[in-house]
Amino acid sequence: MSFIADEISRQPGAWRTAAEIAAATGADLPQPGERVAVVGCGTSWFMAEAYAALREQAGQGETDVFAASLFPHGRRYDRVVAISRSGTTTEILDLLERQRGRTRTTALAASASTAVVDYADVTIELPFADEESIVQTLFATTALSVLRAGLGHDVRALADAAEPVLVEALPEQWLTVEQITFLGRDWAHGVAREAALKMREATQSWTEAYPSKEYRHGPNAIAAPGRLVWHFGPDVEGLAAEVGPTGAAFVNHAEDPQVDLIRVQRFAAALAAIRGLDPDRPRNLTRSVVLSS
Ligand code: F1P
Repeated sequence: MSFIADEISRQPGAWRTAAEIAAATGADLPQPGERVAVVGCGTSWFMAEAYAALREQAGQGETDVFAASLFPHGRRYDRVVAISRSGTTTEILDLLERQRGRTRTTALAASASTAVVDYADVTIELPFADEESIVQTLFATTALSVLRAGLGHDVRALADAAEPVLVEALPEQWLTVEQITFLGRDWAHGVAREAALKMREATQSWTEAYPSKEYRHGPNAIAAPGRLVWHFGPDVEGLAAEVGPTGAAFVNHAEDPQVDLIRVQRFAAALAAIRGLDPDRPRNLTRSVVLSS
């Protein structure tokens, strides 16, 4: 069994633990009314995007999201939340260093002994969600679960909903797919971007991701037989009827987008195996991007 397959399957248990951690560390999470920026790189950036949209939608305060390398240091925030599995990503450490003494900072990281602990005011450590695979699955959704639990979401119910998704059969037609476009509204756009990255990292696939309503503004030009359009969350835009005649398959599940993401993770692991790729050690990727200057 690959590491990624094991890590994908451990998500429900880790999400339940995440709910306990959120309850125990409540004050270290963003408080209602705070002006917050959430940052990350790669997968962690997309989890940051999902959380930022959910927090603002919940009326808990303005919540911006930035790739760590694009953080606008001239702006004032009450708190910066940095997500980083490794806790060693250069852009994250540089950002926290520059914010030291100016802004309260909370990091979420997988290891208790990692550099970010010395850079953030508080680090919420999630060692039970650390991973061997370079491609993130378990840590990403567990960090998001901690943050969602902090917003009052029922993360245990999400874990229950995830269990059957871990064992359902993947449709055969997915395994010969040529291209996939992932779509989502609001916070599900962050999940769509993560899904697209997952397929690129693990399977070297051509994938794209857009907000649902952007789909008609050009991305629909590539819809064709043998391709997929995957919509996270309810298809309130009625896109299924528009995709149908193009010959592309439209995929849409009823579950919460975080739960539906597990299907994409399993799809990525299965497609990697078919293509003779190692999803634990993908071409060109490293566990953490550590820059020398
Ligand atoms: C973030 C990240 C991963 C990516 C690659 C390099 O790392 O960009 O999302 O898949 O492995 O690192 P981190 O800051 O969350 O450790």
